[in-house]
Formats: sequence, C-alpha cells, structure tokens
Amino acid sequence: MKAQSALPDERLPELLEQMWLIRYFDEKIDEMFAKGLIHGTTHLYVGQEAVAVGACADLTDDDYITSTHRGHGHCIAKGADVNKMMAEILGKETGYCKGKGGSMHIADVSTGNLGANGIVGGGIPIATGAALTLHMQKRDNVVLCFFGDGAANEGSFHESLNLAAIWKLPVVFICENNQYGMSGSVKDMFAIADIAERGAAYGIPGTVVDGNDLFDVYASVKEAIARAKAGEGPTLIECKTYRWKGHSKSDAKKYRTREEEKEWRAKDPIRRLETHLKESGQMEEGDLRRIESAAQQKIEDAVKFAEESERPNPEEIEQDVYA
Ligand SMILES: Cc1ncc(C[n+]2csc(CCOP(=O)(O)OP(=O)(O)O)c2C)c(N)n1
Repeated sequence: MKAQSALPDERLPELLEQMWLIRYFDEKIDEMFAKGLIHGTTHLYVGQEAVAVGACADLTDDDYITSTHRGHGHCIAKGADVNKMMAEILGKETGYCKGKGGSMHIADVSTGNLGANGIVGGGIPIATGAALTLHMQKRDNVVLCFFGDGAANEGSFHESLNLAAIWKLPVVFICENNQYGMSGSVKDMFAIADIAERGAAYGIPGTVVDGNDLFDVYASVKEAIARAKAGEGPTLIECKTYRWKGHSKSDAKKYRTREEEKEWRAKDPIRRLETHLKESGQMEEGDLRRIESAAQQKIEDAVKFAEESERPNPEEIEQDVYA
C-alpha cells in the first residue's frame, strides 16, 4: 500500500461504526423476514462490509455510486438515513420511495446514491452515463460502480468498460466477488483466475483486493479515484469477499459447504478491523463494544421509527411508480 493512500487513524472509529450499522441492519432484516414482517425478497450484505465502507470513505455528496440488488451496505456507507431505509423495506410512507419500492429500489439522490438495481449488471451502464455527465460538465467528481461477480458476465459490463475506457471517464468499477452468483460458483463461471484480468481487454488497470480488509479496499479505491480525477480514466477493482447469508430469502445454500462458510467467517472484516485497533493500541475492548452497541441501538431505533410510521395511502398507489 502506498503511504499517501493509507487510511488516517482518526477515521477508524467512524468507519467501524458504519460497518457495524450495516451488519446490524441486515441481521435485523433477516430476523424480521423470518418472522414474516417483510414482504417480497431481500439480499443481505453481511460479510462484505469492508468493501462498501472502504470504497465510500472519501466520497462527498457530489460523488455518485450505483448499487446492486444487494444494496443496503452501499446505501449506508454512502450516508443514507437508516430510519428511511428501514421504513422503505417495511413498506411505510416515510421510506425513501414512500414504501412502494422496497429493498431493491432504494435510491438517495441527496447523498449521491443513484440507486439499488434489480437487474444484474443494470447499474454498470448507469454509472458510465453518470461519469460521462461529470466529464462533459468538467466536474471534479467521480462515480463508484458496485456490481457482483455474476454481473461481470453480462454484456452491460463489457460495453460499459469499453466506452468508459475510450472516453477516459471518471468511474471506478468495483466488482464484489463474493464467490457466488445465485448458486453458481465463480470456479464454474469463469475460465480466468481473477475477474480483474478483464481490465486488460479494455486497456485499463485491473487490481485484485482483499475485500475483507478495510485498508486494502480503501487504498486501492483511493488510487483509482485519483486516476479518474486526473483524467486517466477508469479502473477495475476486484474485491474478493464472501456473503455469509444465502443469495436471497429462499436459499438453502446446498451449493456450498458449512466448512467453507466457517473459513470465511473467520475472516470477518469487522473483527479484523477491531483486532487492528486493539493491537495498535488505539482502542480497548470497552471502546469497541460501545461503538458496536451504538450501532445496534441506531438499528433498533430505525425499526421503531418504521413500525410507528404509516402505510402509504392506497389512493396514491400509482403515484411515483415508474414501470
Ligand atoms: C439480467 C438479470 N439476470 C438474472 C437475474 C436473476 N438474478 C438476480 S441476482 C442474480 C445473481 C447475481 O450474482 P452477482 O452479480 O455475483 O451478485 P451477488 O448476488 O453475488 O451479490 C441473478 C442471476 C436478474 N435479476 N437480472
């Protein structure tokens, strides 16, 4: 890691809290889903927290992200209000889409989040278009484009990377390789070792990052943002990580072993950051637990806010709905 890309120590408590917020948000969604309190489906981000938080750490509200069907982590890392997110998922009128969108349609334009996306690979051309806008308006901002390993086999990935490369657009393509599509392993779906190798096909750098290491994600994305802002064009960053939960709600995870899950849980990105904070003498156990409890409390408060909110008025069912 280059020295100028290192994450400043004073940012670590705040970023740790964000990671805990994401963890507790999605654990709570999982719990409420099991109780039948949430309708539709949802895709949980648990295990991947270091990617969203490390990547978004330096962004301002004038920088943009595009997200995926597994979008809660990106949304929180980009500064969304967890009350409004929870209300949206519970179908309440105080939610980001007045309760009519649900998990896969949360967007928060005020913080530069152009939205989750139910179409695999759907956010990639949107990010490229947003980057073209920034380029044409000569703005000093950047777009981070999150997508999964499965999306890297969609046509939208290839077309977008090519256009972004030839036009040198200010976009960073961040592939979260969590090892599986719905049930297909990357081992069966790719004939190459690293998805980052595909950068070479478009004449852009491709980097492999430990997606469970906040510092590694931060440093790589920071360098890619600097490249983008210097007019040198896009970078493809592959973050190797793992989703702890099933693909969505109806997944018995028959395609992988419990041993494999255990191995990845031992690489928990949150515990890794906590170990660093303790070993470097920056924090003691008590400080860490206070941060965790504060995050947990914010999620409990979000549930209360959502539960106490009204459902949308049935007479407005067709308002603000685009299909
Ligand atoms: C264009 C399209 N094809 C298929 C689907 C069904 N689908 C939803 S999620 C998913 C797997 C996506 O895997 P990946 O991009 O690796 O993301 P992950 O779920 O691993 O985060 C599929 C095939 C879809 N929503 N959109």
